[in-house]
Amino acid sequence: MKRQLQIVLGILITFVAVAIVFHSCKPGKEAVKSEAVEAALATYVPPGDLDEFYLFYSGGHSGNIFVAGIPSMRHICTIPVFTPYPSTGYGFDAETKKMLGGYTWGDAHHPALSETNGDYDGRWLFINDNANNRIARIDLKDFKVKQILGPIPNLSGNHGSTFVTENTEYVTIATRFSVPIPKGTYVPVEEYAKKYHGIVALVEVDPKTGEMRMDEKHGFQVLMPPFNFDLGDAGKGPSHGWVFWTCYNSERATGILEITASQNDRDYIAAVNWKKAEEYLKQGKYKIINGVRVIDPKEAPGVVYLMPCAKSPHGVDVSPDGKWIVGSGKLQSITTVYNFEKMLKAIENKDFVGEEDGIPVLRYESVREAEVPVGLGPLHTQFDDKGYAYTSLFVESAIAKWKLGTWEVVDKIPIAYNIGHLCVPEGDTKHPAGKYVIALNKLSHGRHLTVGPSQPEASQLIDITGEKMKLLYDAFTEPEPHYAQAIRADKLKDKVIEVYQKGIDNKDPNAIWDEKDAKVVRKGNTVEVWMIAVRSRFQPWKIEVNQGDKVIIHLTNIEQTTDELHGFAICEYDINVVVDPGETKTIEFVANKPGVYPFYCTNFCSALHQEMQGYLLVKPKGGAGVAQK
Ligand code: RUQ
Ligand code: CUA
Repeated sequence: MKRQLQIVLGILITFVAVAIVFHSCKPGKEAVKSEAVEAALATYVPPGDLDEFYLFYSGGHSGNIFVAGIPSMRHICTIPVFTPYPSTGYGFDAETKKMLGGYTWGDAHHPALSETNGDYDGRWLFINDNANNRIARIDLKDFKVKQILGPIPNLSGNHGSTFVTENTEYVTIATRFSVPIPKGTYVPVEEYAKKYHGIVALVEVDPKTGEMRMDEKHGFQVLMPPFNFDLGDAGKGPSHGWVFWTCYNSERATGILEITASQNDRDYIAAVNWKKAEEYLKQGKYKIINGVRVIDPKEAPGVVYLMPCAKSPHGVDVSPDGKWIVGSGKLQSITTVYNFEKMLKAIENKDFVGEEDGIPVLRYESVREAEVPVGLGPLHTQFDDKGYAYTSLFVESAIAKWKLGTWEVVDKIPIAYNIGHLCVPEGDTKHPAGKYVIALNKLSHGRHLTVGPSQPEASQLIDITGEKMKLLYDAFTEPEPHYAQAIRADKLKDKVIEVYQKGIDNKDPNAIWDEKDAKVVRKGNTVEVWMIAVRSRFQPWKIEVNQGDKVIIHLTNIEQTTDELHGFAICEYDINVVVDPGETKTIEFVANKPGVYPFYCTNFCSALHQEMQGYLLVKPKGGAGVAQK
């Protein structure tokens, strides 16, 4: 009986316990659900509504830039930069083909929005090509590349780029690899430590047109020791006039750098005083090497200083007020905050602990303000509008939030997985917008439907308005965003055009606007065509040439209606261009294949889009009547 009672009691207790557990579980689940609803609402942009920010992701070795909206994280478009892109016909017409210079790809890492007084002004977007030492400028008026500068002489691995100075006076560059200078010289790699050099450079930007220049009269380079330069940031406010770059391999080692370049306890941040450099340029204290001005710090004291930084540093970021320079050593668990004022004082007091090829090394203890215990593998730092900094932790897969001034870490959020860069809207300006931080992650496994071994890249949108960071959304892109910048959408609202207005935006001398001006003109072996595209025909619709003729087609889309694009593809001639409303593009090729080749419109433009076609007739060499096998 006693035994039975015990069993009944046991069952009862178990039941009550289960009920309690079950009861306390229920609100748990609901809380999770309501958190998800909250997150969903925070990122939801209802149909017809617009996002608050534009996000410009670098596309890495895709050579592109991806544009998304924040907070929806929806991909809006891709801007082809260093790579031909059939969707927009980029790299197929004469102008963009020439701009690409024969390269079929680039490695785009760091987009930089142009600035006026240290704030994004919505005029241009710059981006580097790490592989082929180039920089591109995109006009935000039409989201198209207007200039690709380079390969720039003497550079080798344009990674520490692009960062702009406060008024876009310069776009800055630092080389990742060191080579013998002048570039093109041969020196055995055994002489690396003595005869190889790094280069940091400032490309001059025309304040009106945005044109980038580096030649015997514009921009300049600084000869540096054979370190590996990594990332940079331009000073602002009090530190305007300076640029800061991290560098690793202060060992000047070659071979397996993983081992050989991790010997020293500290590497450096190079601080370059470009206003001082400008004085030397005026005095003619430079050498022309490969057609560009190069300053040797040995002969130009005061242009460069080195600040010791934790081993193998990666990111360096200047705070919105320009007072703090944050340098992160990726093999440490702290990030170092340098005090710009203290740096100036140390320079004044000649508080040096040594030199590297004539460049003074400042005493670490004299320039450092704080070491913030952020966590493992700090890479990059962004800032918000409330005096907080956010540092990405690669090894720890997290973001640390810490306070400027008190240097305490106040929050941490795990990331999935392995964060590289991070981006706060307007985050590189004097006035960050705050609100969100976007984590740009290196791996994405398990966060999406599987698509085989090649997985997309992942980024995560995080709310930073409260005390605690909150994960809102996972987004995916093609390979391979490194960095991103985001600008308030209203800054572009009145700047972006959707139609090239006849005679205003389209000043191409080969534009024609009326069907009666369409014509085919032969000059020797060159056939030049002035053609229009309009719903739903090409005029002329027939081009007759002889095999071997050079063909030049100037194609104008005479539409003045938004979103009315036409394409122009010639079958089997590898020609594919797209003309936006009011745009003119020139196509050049040699008609080396005889026969009859239809051309057609590739962009669905009207109910009669399929009818929009014509013929390229190529008479064979032996004469029109000769049948070809
Ligand atoms: S890098 S993950 Cu090319 Cu900007 Cu830091
Ligand atoms: Cu024009 Cu389809």
